[in-house]
Amino acid sequence: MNKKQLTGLIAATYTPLDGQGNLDTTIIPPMVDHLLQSGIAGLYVCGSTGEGISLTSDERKAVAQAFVEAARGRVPVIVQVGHNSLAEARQLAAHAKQIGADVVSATCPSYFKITDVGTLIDCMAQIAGAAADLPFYYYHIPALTGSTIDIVEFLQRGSDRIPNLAGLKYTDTQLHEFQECLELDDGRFDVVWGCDEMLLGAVATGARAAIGSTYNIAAPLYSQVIDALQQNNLIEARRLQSLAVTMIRTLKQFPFHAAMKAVLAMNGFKVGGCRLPQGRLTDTEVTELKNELQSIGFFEWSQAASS
Ligand code: MN9
Repeated sequence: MNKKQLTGLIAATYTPLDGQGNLDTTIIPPMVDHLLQSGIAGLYVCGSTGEGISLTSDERKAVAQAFVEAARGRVPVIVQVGHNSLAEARQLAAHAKQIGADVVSATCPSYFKITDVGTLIDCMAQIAGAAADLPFYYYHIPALTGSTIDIVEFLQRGSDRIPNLAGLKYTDTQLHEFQECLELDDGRFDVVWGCDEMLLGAVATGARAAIGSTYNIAAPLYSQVIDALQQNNLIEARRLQSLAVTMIRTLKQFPFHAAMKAVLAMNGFKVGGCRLPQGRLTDTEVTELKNELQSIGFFEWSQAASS
């Protein structure tokens, strides 16, 4: 198994849909080139952002393949394969391996809630075992899965049953718990931060990599947050992170991922709306969003933050 750690800003990619809501993989290659030019160091495919859960398994395979091909080995591609059916999740994991993905990640089944660590380990062992020679990252996102297990205990006990357990996509906001996960057993696990609004706090706490949706539209800004912190310029790092917080607040006045897709379209990448239940913004809402983003200076500082 490749033990290399993930580093830098990893885009949780959007899944392009056409006007009828069908998959349209044709714009994935230019989108990936653009992301890489903006400083993105990895791609996380078919997660919450990519609406993996709203796609059929065939669509998920097609999306994963399109991103692996578009990346051409330049950055790691992580494929999210979580499903309420573990059998489907296993097939998606095996497919990810077969097409040359670098990493497999999965959320837990969530219709029936998981309330104990042992059951979570049982579920993840099945999925990870279907791509046993790829690193596996459990996608911890309790706000969406509703599974409130002790994630530190999961890591402590998980490796025995999941030999390829490399770490977590940690999408929660408990920095102290994130720190415990990072420091467990002398830093044996790769724990990747998943809340863009708190990137500064996470990097200060030790994050080496972060996966998020807003890195699709503002990677240069976030790179400057990290640079400022590394140069011990905390005031500047805070100022830049605060712009990201404002941006996300603006986007969250609308259905968030539909609004993000509208911003991608403003930037020239027509990724369509979201599948139901998320839906799409009306034309009026798109205009409103664009005006608000303009008024906060988003189109300037998202690409190159001003001083
Ligand atoms: O996976 C994303 N989480 C969800 C990461 O989509 C639920 C984040 O990147 C958030 O979209 C971001 C904005 O709240 O932090």
